[in-house]
This record gives sequence, C-alpha cells and structure tokens, in this order.
Amino acid sequence: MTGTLAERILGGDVRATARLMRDLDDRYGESEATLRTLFPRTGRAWVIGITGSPGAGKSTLTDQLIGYHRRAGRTVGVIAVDPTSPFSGGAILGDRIRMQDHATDPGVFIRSLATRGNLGGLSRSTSDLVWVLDAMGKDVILVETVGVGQDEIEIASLAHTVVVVAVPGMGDDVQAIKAGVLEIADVFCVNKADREGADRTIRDLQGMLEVRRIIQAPPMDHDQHHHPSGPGPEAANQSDPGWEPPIVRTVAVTGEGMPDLGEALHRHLTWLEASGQKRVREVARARAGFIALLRERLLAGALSRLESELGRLDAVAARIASREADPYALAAELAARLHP
Ligand SMILES: Nc1nc2c(ncn2[C@@H]2O[C@H](COP(=O)(O)OP(=O)(O)O)[C@@H](O)[C@H]2O)c(=O)[nH]1
Ligand SMILES: [Mg+2]
Repeated sequence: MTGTLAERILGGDVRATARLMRDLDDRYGESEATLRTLFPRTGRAWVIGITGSPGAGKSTLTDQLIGYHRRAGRTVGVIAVDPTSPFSGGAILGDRIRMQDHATDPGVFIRSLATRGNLGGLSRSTSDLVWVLDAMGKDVILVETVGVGQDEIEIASLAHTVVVVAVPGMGDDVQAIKAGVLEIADVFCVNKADREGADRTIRDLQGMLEVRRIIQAPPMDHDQHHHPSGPGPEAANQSDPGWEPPIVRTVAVTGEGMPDLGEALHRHLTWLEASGQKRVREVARARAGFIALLRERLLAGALSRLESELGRLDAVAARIASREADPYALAAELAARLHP
C-alpha cells in the first residue's frame, strides 16, 4: 500500500494504525508529526468510557457492545487500559482471547494497554489513541479503564458518555461506587445481574442518585441576589442539568440487558446533542488534553535545563533528601531561568 502513514490511517488501514500506535509507545517525538496531520480529521467518533472495579465485567460488556454496534452497522475502536493486569498476559491476554471473535472483523480495531504510559496518567496516551481511531474512521470508540486511582476520573474528560459498571454483593453502601465515580456516571450498569443482590445494588444506586439530586437541586429562591443566569462555565461538566443517569441491569456473559444498555447510551448521546453538552464536553476534553501536553512540554524543558545546569535529577534529588539543597529555592530558580 502506498501513501504516507497518515494517509494510510485516514484510509482505515489497520497495519498503518497499529504501526503508529507502536511508534507512539516507543519514540514519541517522531510520531507527533503524524498525529498533527491526523488531528484536523478527527472529531467524528462517539467516545464511550466504561469504568468499574477489576472483575466487574467491563471487558465482557465491551465485547458485547462491540457486537451491538457492529450489528447496527457502526465501526468500532476499542482501547482497553488495565494497569492492574500483570505484564505477562493476565487480564490483557484474557481480553484478547475474549475479543478474538472480532479480531478478523475489519470494522473493529482493538488495542490493549497494560500500562498507563511512561508519563503516568491516562489522559495523554489514551487520548492520542482515541484520536488515531477517530481519524481511522471508527464510528464508536470504547475505552475500558479500571476504576482505580485517577483513571476513572480522567475518563470523564475523554468520553462523551461514561458507563460505570457495578456488581451485586458490594455490601450495604455499594462500596465500589466511590463519590467521584458517582459524579462521572452517565449510565449505570449493574452487571452480573444473574447473581443474588442485584435488586439491592440497584436500590442503593437509586438512593445515592436521589441524595445527589437533592443536594444539586437549585435552592429555593429566598435570596434577593439570586442570579438567574445559571451556573458558571466551571460548573458545566460537574452536573448535567436535565440528565438523570439511568440504571441498566445486564448479564454480560449472556448478553441479557444489552439492548437496554445500548438504548440508554443512545438516549445519552441524543441528550448531549440536543442540550449542547456534547460541545461542552468536547471543549473540556480539549482543555484537559492541551494542559497535559503543555505540562509535559514545560516539564521536559525544565528537566533538561536542570540536568545541564545543576546536574542529574537523581543527584539533585539525593541532595534534597540529605537536606543539602532546598527544593523550593531550586524550583523557583529553575522556573525563573526558564521564563526570564
Ligand atoms: N456471572 C456472571 N459473570 C460475569 C458477568 N460478566 C462477566 N462475568 C465474569 O466475570 C469475570 C470478569 O470479567 P471481565 O469482563 O474480565 O471483568 P473486568 O475486569 O471488569 O474487565 C469473568 O470471568 C467473566 O466471565 C455476568 O454478567 N455474570
Ligand atoms: Mg478488563
């Protein structure tokens, strides 16, 4: 096949896409030109995040969602991020095997990542992979992330629609649903509904959503200085006025409940488009991505300056640890030198 790497990716070429993804892992700098060429051709795909505790059934659900979208004629890209899985296979290998049915389908592209990327954090590396799949022409991009650490929060700035997967038997308070996760859920999926306790999990979730609704309800207008203009822009992606996250029950291993889940996802997309929140989310994503890029650039510049002027980072850190150097003074000095 001829053409530049970017042209081949834009044409949907699987090998070219895989090649860029590998290059992005290995030598970032050289791949950036390709990303730049692709970027103006992105922005079409519907990005769906799927998060939840390890073992909740995210990969099984993702597999079912691939089938669901394929049957509707949509092409699908998948990024499965699982930093908790061992490098030697584990869940990642499991994902591959499970999703193998789709491996020969040219309408599906699956990429598994065992690590969070060398700079830590989901945002940068995963976000780039999403752009690549988008440029490749995938209609829907499913991003599976384990609900540990910051990842599940970061997924909210990456996806249009976030599915939080809960399972029965989590205890009285749905322990797995941490406060931050409740905030980012657009759709709740109570998976493993074949197990005992699904009704209770649903009731618990309903209770938590009810509490949230009361907390977020606009205050009674006793205040003379009440501003009718609504929440400021910073409030825009914290709560979604007019969207009540539906709770869908599924049995991912059998496919039970998948049409309901699909329908809930579509209702969310329709709402995003009708309410203008789609644009709000896209701006929030652009902001987060840009800040991450900028942070990385500035840090790289600062570290190279540090090494050239003050010595190797490890040596400087050792001096700080033995109280020979003052980290505040060093940081201030370096910042001043970078921005005279
Ligand atoms: N009983 C039952 N088991 C399920 C269901 N969904 C997934 N599993 C099983 O739960 C285990 C973990 O699933 P997996 O999709 O890898 O979870 P992940 O870690 O969240 O990606 C696997 O053995 C699945 O077969 C379900 O709805 N019911
Ligand atoms: Mg998984």
